[in-house]
Parts: sequence; C-alpha cells; structure tokens
Amino acid sequence: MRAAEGSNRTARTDEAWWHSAVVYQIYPRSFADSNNDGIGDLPGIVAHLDHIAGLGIDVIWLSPVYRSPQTDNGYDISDYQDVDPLFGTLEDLDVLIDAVHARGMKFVMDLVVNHTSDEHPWFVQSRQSRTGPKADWYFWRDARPGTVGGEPGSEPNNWGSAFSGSAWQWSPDRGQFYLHLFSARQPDLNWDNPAVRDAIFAMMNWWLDRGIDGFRMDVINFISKDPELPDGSVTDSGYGDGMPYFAHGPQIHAYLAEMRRRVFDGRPDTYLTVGEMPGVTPEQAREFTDRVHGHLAMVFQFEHVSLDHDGDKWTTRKVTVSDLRETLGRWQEALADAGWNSLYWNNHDQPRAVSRFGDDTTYWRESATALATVLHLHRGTPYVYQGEELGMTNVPFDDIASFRDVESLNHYADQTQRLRVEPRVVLDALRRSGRDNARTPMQWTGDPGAGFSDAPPWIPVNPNHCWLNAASQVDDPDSIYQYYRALIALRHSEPVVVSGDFTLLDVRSETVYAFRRRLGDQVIDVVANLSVERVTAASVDLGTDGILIGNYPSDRRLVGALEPWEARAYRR
Ligand code: TEU
Ligand code: CA
Repeated sequence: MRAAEGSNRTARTDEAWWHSAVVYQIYPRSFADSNNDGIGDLPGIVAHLDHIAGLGIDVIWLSPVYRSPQTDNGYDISDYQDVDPLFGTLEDLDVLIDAVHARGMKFVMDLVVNHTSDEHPWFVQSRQSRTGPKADWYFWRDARPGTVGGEPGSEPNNWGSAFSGSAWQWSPDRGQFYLHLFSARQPDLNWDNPAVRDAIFAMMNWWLDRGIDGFRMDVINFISKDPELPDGSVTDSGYGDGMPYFAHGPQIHAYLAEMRRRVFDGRPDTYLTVGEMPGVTPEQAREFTDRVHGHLAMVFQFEHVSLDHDGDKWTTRKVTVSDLRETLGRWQEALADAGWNSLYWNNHDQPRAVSRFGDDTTYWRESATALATVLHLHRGTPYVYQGEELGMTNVPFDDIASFRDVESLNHYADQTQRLRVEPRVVLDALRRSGRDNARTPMQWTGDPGAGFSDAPPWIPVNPNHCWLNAASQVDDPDSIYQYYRALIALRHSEPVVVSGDFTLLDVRSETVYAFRRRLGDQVIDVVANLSVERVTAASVDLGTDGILIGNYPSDRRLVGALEPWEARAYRR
C-alpha cells in the first residue's frame, strides 16, 4: 500500500451521500455459514462484518434472503416479507441491520419485483382461475390460435427465456400460458394492474420502516411490457428476441415515478436506489438518474460487461483497452452533468474480473489492483463484490456436476441435448462465462472449507483458497485487500475523486488507460497499463513525485514508463 495521507478539502455541498460511498455486495449463500449446513446465512454475515468495515465500506447490498424455493438462488421469491429459514429469521436480519448501522454503514436490500416465484401465494391464486382475485396479476395468454395449448408452437409469441427455452409455460389448471422472462418458476408480474403496484409499494414501505437504507432493483427496466407482446426477431437460439418489447416499456417512467412518489418522496431520509437495467443506454440512464426529474439514484448498465461476447454471452470476443476506454468514457461523458454512474467489474452474475479482464496467473495482484484503480477513481459509486477485495478468480470446474446455476445448467442441457453440441465445448463456455464463477464460497482461510463452512458446501470451494484467502491478506500491507482499503480511503479524503469532472487522456497507447479528474485547482491523473508489456505513455508525466497511490513498490517504479499491469494516481 503506497497512499499519501488524506486532505480535508470539502466536497461540493450538493453531492448526494452515495456520491462519496463505496458499496459492498454480499451473496448470502456463499459468504459465511454459521450453522454448518454448507450454506451461508445471516449470522455468518454478522460474524464477518469487521472484514467489510475494515475496508472502509459505506454500504452493504445484500442479495435476496427472502423466502424462496431457491430455483434461482433467491431471485425467485415466495414471500417478500419473511426470511428463508436457510438464511435465518427476520430477527436475525434485524440483528444484522443493527450491526451494520452500529459500524456506521448503511444497508440495502435486493428488490425482485419483475417476477415472483411460482410458489408465491399471488401466483398460486392467479393460476387457479381466470376470474379469481389475482387473475391478472401475471401475464396469462391463450395458446396461439389454431394450436393445441401446451404443444410446441402454441406459445402466444416466440420470445425466448434468458435461461434457455421459451418464455412461456403452459398451465393446464388455467388452460393458458404464463410469461416468464427467466426460469419457468419465475412468472412475470403484471405491473399494468394497479393492485400489483399497490402491493409492491406497500411491501417496499414495510422494509423502509424496518430501517433499511435503500434497494437494489432487479431487472427493473423489464416491468413494463408492450401490451401487444409481439413476436421478436429470431436469434440463434431459435427463439425471438423480446427485449425491444419488454425493456424500457411504455409505462416504465410512469411506474418508476409512481414508486418514487409513493415510497421514497414522503420520507425525511434519502435512500440509495440502484436499478439493474440490461440494455439501458447512457441517454436513458441520464433520464432515469437525473437528480430532479429522475426516479433512481443510479442504474447498473451492461455495456462494459458485454464487450467480450457478441450479444450471446456464451460466445467469446477479445476485449481491447480501447474498447474499455471507449465504453466507460462514453458513460462518464453522458452523465457528467446530470445523473450518476454506478461503477462495477463484478457481481453475482458476472465471471471474476481478474480472470476476465486481468491476468489471474503471473500478474494476479498487479492486474487486480490495476483494474480496481481504474474503476474506483472514475466518477460514480463503486461496487465491490464479495471476494473481489481478495482477488478471487474464476473456478476451474471440469465437470457439469460441479455447476449449480440454473442459467448454466439450462444452457448445458439445451446445447448438448437439443443441438448435440460436444459437452466439453459447452463446459468451456460455462467455465469462461458462467455465473458460478462468482458464487463459489468466500475464501476466509486456507483450511479445507476455506473458513466458509465445516460441512460440504452447496457449491465446491475454489482450490486456490489454500493461498488466496482473507487470513493471508488482511494484515499484509502489500495485499489486494489493503490496496482496496487505500483506494476507498482516497474517495473519502479527496473531494476531486467524488466530485471532479472526468477527461480521458489520449496517451497514444493501445494498452494504457489514462484519465484526469479535476475539481477547481484539484487535479488527479490516473494512468494504468492494462497489459503484460512494460510501456511508456506519451504526453503524461510519469515521474515519481505526487503519487497518491500506486500498485508497485516505489523502488520498482520507473520514470517515464509503467511496468506490466502497473497503475498510478498522481496529484498534479
Ligand atoms: O439478472 C438479470 C440479468 O440481466 C441477468 O440474468 C443476466 O442477463 C445474466 O445473468 C447474464 O448472465 C438479475 C439477477 O441479477 C440475476 O441473478 C437473476 O438471475 C435475474 O435477474 C432474474 O431475477
Ligand atoms: Ca448455514
């Protein structure tokens, strides 16, 4: 860790609290198991809160712990106002919320209201009758005219599900199909029904009254669909792409504005709200996150995490530094004077960034810290996904039996059975892009269970835990953990990091990512060599003075050149 001590220059007063915050995402199944059933839980999180507080984190985002049959690991909820016994009780959650607040951190829950579980009483009732109380709380449609309901080709339209297969499931009880953009056990809610919105806003208010500080909102830009539900253009999957008809639908602004009005506006505090929005553009994000006219504090966009494939996540494509510069730079520019960016490399749906964009072998530490330097010094709110602060990597699963994720298992079945693709070919894709890469148990120690559990874990531990773990890093000044701590401290001590404008610096290099942050007379230059070659960078002073933070020891820094995966931030 090489950081100059903080200055007490003040940030701009109109900054929202989350502008200077750093968020830590917890995936509860994989964080810490306190009762040795091999599955992470709430008391396990409480027991490790100091690891997170030790980083200087301001906000914890907890992925779903609500009652759920766990088809999609909790993103399929059967009771929004109760905790699944797997994770504990509502009382356990209150203890966690209090423990987080006692450490000066805020607590954000995951809101999954584009769909419920098919075990949610709302759906159970809705399926029972076409005229019952919840009859149109979901998207029910008759079979395509002239077809036999339930037969292939009888689906109301040709949309494909994100988890392979059709987006429609036949229900013999009701004699109709219901829509599910994700698994068949995640039926989409019909937000066009005001009673659905009433129930959801009441539930959100119930949670805010329990003392949480905001929501991360799951695929929130999918809640308004084109009422015609027209066919989409057919893709390689053989199904139609429904995105143009269910992303940013006709009522999206009306429903989010109603949410803001009926849940957040009347309250004294301000809440962190981040909307996950696949397919959102910078222009749309600017509108959604405008401080005055917008509805959300920020959104999660997907452009930079889609650079290494051609739209189908199971394909692969080389990512260049200029791709990253171009994409992230465009988002910085678009939200420079209105709206606000979220900043992330990792989450529970993405493979580990150090393996994906970095080098998880020779330059593991350097690439993990270089990527972190670039991300954390951009303008926006950084998110750290559990294990990222340790440099956790993708996992070399060599057998389909090790995988757990419904998206990956459905894809494997679909490719090997329907298209007769070689299993090892599909396994390659799962190893590279599968979500289980992010979901292996947190590596606390080098012990057999990685300090996660003494019981066999629900998903295998990454074998590299024997050397890659928290115990070997938290007290090591040169560790990735300590480097994240220093980066986060910079955001808290340097107003320019929070409020400074952003300018990409053209250093005429294929592999150097360089930019400037400026706030009045405060200027910081960030230069990062995202390659294994030593490089020089034109028109940027690479001296050894004024270095705020750098991931190479000072005695190894060259004047005028950057070592492989070296990153530096200069106060100019
Ligand atoms: O993810 C939505 C989403 O965009 C992802 O499904 C993405 O397309 C895919 O993971 C890329 O591989 C949210 C949650 O984050 C995810 O965990 C859930 O599975 C999904 O919604 C359904 O709730
Ligand atoms: Ca447990």
